[in-house]
Order: sequence, then C-alpha cells, then structure tokens
Amino acid sequence: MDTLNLAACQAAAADWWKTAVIYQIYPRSFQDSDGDGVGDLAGIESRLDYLCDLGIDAIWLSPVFPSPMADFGYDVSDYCGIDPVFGTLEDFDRLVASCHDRGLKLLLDFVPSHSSDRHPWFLESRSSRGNPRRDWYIWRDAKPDGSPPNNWIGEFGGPSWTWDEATGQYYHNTFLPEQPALNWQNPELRAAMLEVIRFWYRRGVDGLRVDAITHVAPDVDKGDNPPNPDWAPHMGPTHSHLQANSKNQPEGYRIVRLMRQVSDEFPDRVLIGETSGSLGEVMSYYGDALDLFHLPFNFMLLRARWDAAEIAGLVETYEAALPEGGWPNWVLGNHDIGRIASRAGPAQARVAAALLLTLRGTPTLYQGDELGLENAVIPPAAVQDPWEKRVPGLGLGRDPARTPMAWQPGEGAGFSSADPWLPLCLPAEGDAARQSAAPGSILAFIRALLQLRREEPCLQIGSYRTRQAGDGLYVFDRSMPEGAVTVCLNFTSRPQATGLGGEVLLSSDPARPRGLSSGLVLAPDEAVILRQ
Ligand code: ISL
Repeated sequence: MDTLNLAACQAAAADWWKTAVIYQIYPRSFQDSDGDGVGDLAGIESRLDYLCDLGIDAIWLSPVFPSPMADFGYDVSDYCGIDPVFGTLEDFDRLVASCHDRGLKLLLDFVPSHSSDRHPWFLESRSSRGNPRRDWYIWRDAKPDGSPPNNWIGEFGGPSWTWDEATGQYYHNTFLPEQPALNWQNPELRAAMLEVIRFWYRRGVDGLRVDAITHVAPDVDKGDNPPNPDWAPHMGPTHSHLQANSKNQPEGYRIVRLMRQVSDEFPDRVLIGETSGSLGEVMSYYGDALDLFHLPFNFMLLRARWDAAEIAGLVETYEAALPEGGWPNWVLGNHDIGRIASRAGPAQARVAAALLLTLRGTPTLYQGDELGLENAVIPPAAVQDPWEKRVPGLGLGRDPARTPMAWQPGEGAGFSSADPWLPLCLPAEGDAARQSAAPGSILAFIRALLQLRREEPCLQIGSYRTRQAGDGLYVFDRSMPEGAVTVCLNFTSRPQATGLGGEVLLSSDPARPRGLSSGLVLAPDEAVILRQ
C-alpha cells in the first residue's frame, strides 16, 4: 500500500507536528523540585536537557491547572491557572520560554467535557435553580419514581447522574460525581471555554490535547443506552451498556469545529483529540473537510494483541481508513493504560519502541516507556486512582502506569526527597542515569532511533508499505522517491530469517555490526532498520 506521493511528502514537511515526536509528561510523576513528593513545573524545567538529549520535539503535559485532584487534575477548578502543587503561572511562563529556547514545543491538556465540582462556575450553578450559571451544567428533574433521567453509567462506575438535594435536581457527570459535565449548548459557557484556548495560546502554548472529546455535548434527552450483549463482569460496569446515545453526538462535532476555528486564529498550533473508540469514530474526528482535529489520537496499539500479523493488519486497516490528507498518528502508552513493557513483555519493549517510532505518522511516547518501565504493583493502602477505589479488583486502576520517573541512584531515585505520591518502581535496566551510560540500554536504543528518525526523511514523511507479516515477523518499508528504509521486527523469542539484505542503519542489539548485510537473520526480539 503506497499512501503518499511526492506532493504530499512536501506538504507534510511544512507542518511541524507532522514530523515531530511528542513526549507525554504526567507532571505528578516526572520530577519534584520542592520536596512534597509530587512532580512540578520547575522539576520539568530542570529535566529539559534530558528530553533534548532523548531527541523528542514536543512535550504534552497532563493537566497542571488548579484542581482538588479527585481525578488527579482531570477535575479542573480554574481553567486559566496553575495548581500550587505544580507551581505558579510565572513558573509556567518560564517553562514555555525554556522549551522554546531549546526548540521544543509545549502542549497542554484541555478538559472540555467536565469541570471540577469545586469550580466557581459549578458552585454558582448548584446554588439555586435561578442562578444565571445554572444552565452552564446539565441539570434534569428526577423521573416520577425519583430515579435518574436515564440509565447512563459513569466511566468510573455508578450512575452518570448525581442528585443535588438543595435544588432538587440531578446533574450529569460522565466520570466522577466530582466532575460535573459542562453544558456546551449554553452560548456563554461555550464562549468562556473557547476563550480558555486563546488564554493558553497567547501564553505561547503550541497546541492542545483535548480530553475525552467523545463525551462533549451529550444529548441527555435522547434516552437510555441499550444493554451490551457482549458484556462480561470483568469489563467493568461502564461497558454493561453500549454508549450509543451518550457519546459522539452531532453537537459534539460542532463544538470541535469551533475549537478548531479558535485554534486556527493562531499560527502553527496543533489540536489533538482524545478519541477512544472504534476506527470509524477516530476517523470521524478528522472532519469531512479536515476541519476538526489535526490528530485524533489513534489508540489501536494500546489494545492490540502483541502479534506481528495482527499488528500489521491493524496498521493497514488504519492507513486505509485515513481520509485524504489526514495525517496519521500512533500512541503506544499513556497514563490510562498498562505499560507497554508489561503488555508486550519486557523483551519486546525495544521492538515496540521501534514500531512506534518508525510507523508513518506522529508518534506519542509516554514518559518512562523510554526506560522500559513496567506496571508497578500498588499495595492496596497506596492506591490513589479513584477508578480503582470505586471499582476495585478488576485491574481497571491506572496507578501502575503512573509511578514516578527513576532518574538516578539514591533515595527517591532523584524524583523527590520526600515520600513519592505513588510508590517508585525501578526499571529492570536501571534508572535514567545508569541507562544513559549503557550503550545497550533501551534508553540508548530509543535515543538512537530518534536520531535516525531526524536524519532520515523516509522515517518522517515516507510512504508505508507492508512487505511481510506473519509467524512473528513484521517487515515494512518507508519510502520516498529518493530511496527507502526497511524496518524488520521480530515479535518472537526465536531467530527469524528475513531473506533481506542492505545496510544496517540501526539494530536494537548493539553487538550487530553496522554496514552491509545479506541474508539478514534477526536475533530473538530484535528490531533492525535497513537501507535497501
Ligand atoms: O470514554 C471512554 C471509553 O468509553 C474512555 O476511554 C475515556 O475516553 C477515557 O477514560 C478518557 O480519559 C481521559 O479523561 C478522563 C481522565 O480520567 C483520563 O485520565 C483522561 O485521559 C476524565 O477526564
């Protein structure tokens, strides 16, 4: 499948976010600078050189806004501020400047579907039925029997309606009761939220990752969701019903178009949407006229069985589904899902990184995955995630992928001088300092991959074509009119003959000689990039 012609290659090179590699920072767990056990903005600033050495182009920060932290920042109580645990607006301005000095872009999270129940807007809204901000949130009467207006279930379990005794109505919450859903149908709320985008762009932010977009502007009067015929208890309560009426409603798409129009008032900004469902749903968020998200997140690799043929199949399916002119993107890990080194197995972590960083499209690399961090075992007393607390024991909790970075030897692994908010989990190959000094480490391999990606236009903007996929071997080409590179991935723990020859540009095995090779046989769990 050849998906890109020369003109498209040139067009791709014009937008920075098409050739960039994005690195997701989960600020609570990146670097603590003030000894409270929680990471902060000054800590991030102090680690920018590490990120430059790594070779990424942009950082995206999970929320750093004022928040009671019921959902660790995804419950925002002031959209235009910085939570004291992370620092101040001055710290933020300094971070933007320090990023830009180094040629790094900075993206923020934007959480439009819900605020915190401590947001002054909500405090006003719930103060009386007649309050001018009542309609900024979604309020409905109980059914005659006192039950909620419909059967929708919250993403973290429980009804997605919360009764307000004082005013005698239910408010809608898609996630926790502490996260009331914003009513985007209200023109004043809409204007206020769109102004938030301008606020951060005026401060120099280069783009936004828009949270939980599928839940924005639900049509709560559309009726009950139908039961899910394929549901099993281990899937958790949320999926007991299909979210046919509660997600991806037409008004939501209109809102995204407005967000994009505001974003386009500023040059060179990128809008990324957290779409989470089917391929069709993801594609729908490009917009027929490519007027919605530049990059609707592609989470296919997050859910894939770690199998060469299966993954090659989904890459082809994704490539084929892209709208004309739509730019692809790939995500291998984030703060909501188990670590890739645990999902694929630690031995496959290099293969997984090679896949993420050589597929066509903008990759997002999650902090700690460059160290091969695995899921942490969180003792029950240390659990923080509200999802795990509300629906325990099903493995839904997200703490295992949110543990602090391990930077260097010594107490707190250089993350904090205090007890960290989540237990530290050391990567099997050692902390960042140790891996930096070890040529065979996963960190060294990912640095080399990112350097090769910078030097090799094929890897940035070349077309994609599967060569072979099956029996644990996945080989694909990235081509430009001037030449091609071939990526060979061994998904197994046994050697694999590729039948290919060429110049070895990079291998996950530092012992493999560079230069010409014929009849390439991959070692177990090896990734090799060849110039044909
Ligand atoms: O809606 C979903 C499935 O039907 C979820 O996958 C949903 O998209 C996802 O949980 C949204 O996650 C984001 O918003 C949450 C927050 O807890 C997560 O950390 C964030 O990534 C609420 O803001």
